[in-house]
Amino acid sequence: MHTTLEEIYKAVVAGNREQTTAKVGQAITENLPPGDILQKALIAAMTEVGDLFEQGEFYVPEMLVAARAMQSGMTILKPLLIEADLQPAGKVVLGTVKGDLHDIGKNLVGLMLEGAGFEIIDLGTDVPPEKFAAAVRENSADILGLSALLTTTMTEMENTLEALEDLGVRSDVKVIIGGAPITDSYAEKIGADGFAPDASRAVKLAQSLMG
Ligand code: B1M
Repeated sequence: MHTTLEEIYKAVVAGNREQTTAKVGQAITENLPPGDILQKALIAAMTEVGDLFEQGEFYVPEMLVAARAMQSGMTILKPLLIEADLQPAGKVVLGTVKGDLHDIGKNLVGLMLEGAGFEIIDLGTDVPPEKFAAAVRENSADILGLSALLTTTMTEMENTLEALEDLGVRSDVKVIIGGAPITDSYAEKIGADGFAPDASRAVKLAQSLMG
């Protein structure tokens, strides 16, 4: 791998924001293709971070600082990616369900998906079913990601699936769900397309659903 790309990769895994920003800037002045900076350095590093998390070598704080370092690199790279007309891996509408204000896990899922090249439309917390459905339609989303941390709010996931049906967009979008009280069998029961127990596996699930 080109030395500067390798340096970006290492800076992201280490969660070093300043170094990531500086090295992405350097890669741009060295005329490295924006697609390579994205795929071979930033996304590859976040894939490594996800693997380290799954192996129990990284915990949530390490994953968060790495994701933030990656985002700082993305800020500089974004205008060049738009110029190069690189297509995102997919479009994801994301949010925490109605009545639920927990957003740390949801934000982490969003950062990791962004790290994997997805475009994220984050609706925030306490999002009513109809708002999710409208955003899916407006943005022609490929994936809808729902997060819930409370046993009292997880039922809003089922209501959101109903809202998608009501708006006639259920078959246009894959629905993935997660959060502490959520299980595979709950996802199956309500007819979601998949469940992920953590941010790293949410990325793998989204990638597999995009085919
Ligand atoms: Co609340 N809270 N909280 N809380 N809170 C829990 C969830 C609770 C388990 C604590 C407890 O009692 N042990 C409990 C829920 C009990 C239950 O329903 N079974 C609880 C409660 C009761 C409450 C209140 C009702 C307390 C009260 O006011 N009486 C209240 C509710 C407010 C509301 O939402 N309406 C409340 C409030 C809060 C704070 C505001 C203080 C704060 C939230 C701050 C914020 O998010 N900005 C808070 C916090 C911090 C927690 C705990 C301590 C930590 C949650 C967290 O951020 N975890 C939590 C206890 C716990 O979980 N240990 C608790 C770290 C985060 C990285 O993990 O969110 O699980 P997590 O996300 C993971 C995975 O779940 C998964 O990937 C993430 C990253 O790996 N994932 C997805 C999440 N979303 C996904 C979506 C996907 C895929 C994977 O696809 C789209």
